[in-house]
Amino acid sequence: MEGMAKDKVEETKELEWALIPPREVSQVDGVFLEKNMCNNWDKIWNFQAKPDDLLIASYPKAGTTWTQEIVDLIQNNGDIENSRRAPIHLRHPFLEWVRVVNSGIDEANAMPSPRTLKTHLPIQLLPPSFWEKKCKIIYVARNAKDNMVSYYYFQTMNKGLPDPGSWDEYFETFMSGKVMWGSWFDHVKGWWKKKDSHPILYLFYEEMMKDPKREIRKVMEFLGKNLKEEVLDKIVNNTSFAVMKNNPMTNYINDIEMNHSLSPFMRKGVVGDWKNQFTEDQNKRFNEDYEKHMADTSLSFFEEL
Ligand code: PPS
Repeated sequence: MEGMAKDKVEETKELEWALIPPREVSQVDGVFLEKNMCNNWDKIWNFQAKPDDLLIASYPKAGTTWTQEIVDLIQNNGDIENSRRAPIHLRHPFLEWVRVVNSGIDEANAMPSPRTLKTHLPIQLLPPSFWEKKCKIIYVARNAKDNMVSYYYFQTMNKGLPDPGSWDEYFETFMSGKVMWGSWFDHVKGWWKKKDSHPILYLFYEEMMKDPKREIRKVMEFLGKNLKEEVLDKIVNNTSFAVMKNNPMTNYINDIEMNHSLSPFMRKGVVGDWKNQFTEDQNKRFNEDYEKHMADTSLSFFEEL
């Protein structure tokens, strides 16, 4: 596309996006996943993790990419150039991702150690070798309301996911857990419980917003690194929403399945955006359901800062 005018490039991208057929959905143990993933389930489930693998796990739209970039910069001692060596999805294979030509498992198997991998799988679907090899895991969680809003907009722009329908329809779908990677409630609670018996650093998007340096330091310590204050400051700056939004290696701008003109991948990056989306009724219903779902856990979230 070299030499093509910018608006022509955009037009071509739009056309290509329109031609991608929507991905089919199926289930593994009652959890909705792409049919591609379900058809490859044996290969995913039997993935062989190595003891020095690091896994970044999350419910979709909880702050995965942000955490990935922080981890990568810490591993590279704050070397910005090095972290811009490749788009984030190539630096960290997405375990359960499957396409015709390649898959997250193939990418992971081809990668030299030490590897950093990404997953959105709920706890019960994580390949058992991660537990057997006692791999370090960083889990990031985000309050359900903002997570839902972010997921809704992501489903409007990403052909890899089902069309979310209207906001009102999506609200019901999300509450019933009939979304890809399953129920938010089961996901965050399952991983929270597991951290008592496995090396899991459980992060919160809201805490990362409130005090990014403190949270980045936690990650650094979990990874067994010791970086100088000025390096930490550099990492804070380079993982801000504004910098990552303009960084082609973190903003998925060249991902063919994502139509950023419908909603950008780096959309708003705030806490409390749900207030612009939820109706009063939805908020009331949500709060009632939330109480019931979260009655059996010590896990709690901030919905605003
Ligand atoms: S994915 O597709 O599941 O990997 O998406 P994920 O990266 O988990 O989540 C995307 C949301 O995270 C926001 N984001 C950030 N917020 C604050 N600071 C930084 N640096 C940052 N990077 C990504 C991104 O904007 C999405 O949230 P919304 O609310 O949609 O803006």
